[in-house]
Amino acid sequence: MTIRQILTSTAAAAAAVVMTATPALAAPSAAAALPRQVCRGDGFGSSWCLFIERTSNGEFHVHLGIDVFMSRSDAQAIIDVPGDPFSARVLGRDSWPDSDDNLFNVPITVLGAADGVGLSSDFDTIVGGQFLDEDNVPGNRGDEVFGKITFRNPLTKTTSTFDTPEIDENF
Ligand SMILES: [Ca+2]
Ligand SMILES: [Ca+2]
Repeated sequence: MTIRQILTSTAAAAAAVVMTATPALAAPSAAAALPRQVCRGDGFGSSWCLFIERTSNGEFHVHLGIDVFMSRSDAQAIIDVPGDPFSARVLGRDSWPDSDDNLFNVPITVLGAADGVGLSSDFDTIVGGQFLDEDNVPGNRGDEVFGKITFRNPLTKTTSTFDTPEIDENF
């Protein structure tokens, strides 16, 4: 087995400390709707997901995961190039104005290669609800958040982005 896992729990913990300001205030209905996972695939073996759950102290664990289908040897070759091939962030979907809100980055926690799967990565952080509260005006308090994973392939010098479906909540 040559699966390499890069654990950056200290980075995630540091981010959690920085991003925690006040306890999240959420409606009971919001609590009942989590945890929730939404996934998308390309139909050719690649898939990516966004998962959000409430933590015991009222914050939110935000997880993203992706499998990019390729041979195990190609995946290992990408892992062997210095630097992370993936980055991930969470955005708030907005129809007006046009641009989506960039809410926060989600640090990479796992990177691995496997037969029949390809190149896989996980991303994790813990944030207070205010970081997910992208809409909070009368008549529009519901939040539409999604994940965007960017894959920079150092072998082909190409960049791909993968948007997850939305999780709709009132954070
Ligand atoms: Ca929105
Ligand atoms: Ca809101």
